[in-house]
Amino acid sequence: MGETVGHERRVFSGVQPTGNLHLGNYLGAVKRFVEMQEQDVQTLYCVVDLHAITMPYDPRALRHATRELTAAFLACGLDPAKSILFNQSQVPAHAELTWLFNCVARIGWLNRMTQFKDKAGKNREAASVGIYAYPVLMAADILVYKATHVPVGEDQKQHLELARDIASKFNLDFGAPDFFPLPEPMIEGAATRVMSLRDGTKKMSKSDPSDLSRINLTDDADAIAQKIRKAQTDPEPLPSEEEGLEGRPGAANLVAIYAALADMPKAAVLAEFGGQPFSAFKPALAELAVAKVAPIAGRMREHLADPAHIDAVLADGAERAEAIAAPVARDAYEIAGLLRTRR
Ligand code: AQP
Repeated sequence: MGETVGHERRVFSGVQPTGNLHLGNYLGAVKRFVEMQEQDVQTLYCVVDLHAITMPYDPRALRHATRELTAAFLACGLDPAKSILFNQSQVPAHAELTWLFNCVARIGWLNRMTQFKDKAGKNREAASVGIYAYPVLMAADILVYKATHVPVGEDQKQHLELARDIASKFNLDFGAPDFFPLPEPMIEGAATRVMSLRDGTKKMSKSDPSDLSRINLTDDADAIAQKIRKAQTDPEPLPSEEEGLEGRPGAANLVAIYAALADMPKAAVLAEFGGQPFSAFKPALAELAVAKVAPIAGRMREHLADPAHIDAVLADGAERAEAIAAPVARDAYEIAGLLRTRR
């Protein structure tokens, strides 16, 4: 992990409580959160419920989804004794800094965000202001902790670049060089972009109408095995070298998933399975995926059976997060010239 000049190393990342947490979220994000937690660096992981309300949603379902995602964090191995785990809406400094950043970010920057274009679809006029300003809130999430490193999937690269632009413009405009660090995206590992099992050219996604397109972290062993059996591939055997995966998105996706689950390089997977047909590779992948993913669902159920414990984890995490975030937001308001007279 590189150093960000003048700033203590600190890791922050978030996941939306929008249900259907899938293998892409796990391999691209949560599994790596757990790895970072074991290193000598402070880690904060956030259930970003303020992001979840930028698209149409059911308020009654949101509270459950927030607890469910926290249960998934715990089930995947995040430990409240090692990481600060909390939900965003309980730490008001995120929203406070967002307003300042709304006045720093430029409309032209937001107009270039591809996720907004994808999510708003053709009827852009009817999209919420929140979904348009989503990346500004994300910048505030990160910078309110002066986080230096952000483990995310590939789809968040553009938003991280925007966070860096906002941090540098704030520092420059207000003559506060180095107040905010320029956060570095950590987009690493074999599966930074897990693709749909039904279409290897599309990202595995929570909102895909086909449940067969994704492995949910709540899937049981049968469902996982069935989805891998039905995964889209091609008639050729697996190649022995990575170049042989070019133009074969379905095959490339399954190899990347295997490599990430087994913590081995893709080249090693191909050295083992090159020349074999999918009828041999898919059962091996299914066995590995069941071994790694199916126990998560069981542990999630155990955590969800004790919502009071989940709430206590989030309450404690929010207090610890607030202790870092509130002074940063206060300093940023002062730097921006806003009069603070209350103690
Ligand atoms: N397919 C993916 N491969 C690798 N990483 C992924 N992430 C999401 N999809 C993949 C990473 O998961 C983290 C949390 O993402 P989020 O909560 O913001 O969810 P999302 O990106 O909205 O998830 P989806 O599935 O993409 O939802 P929809 O369908 O609503 O668009 C992030 O680090 C993200 O990069």
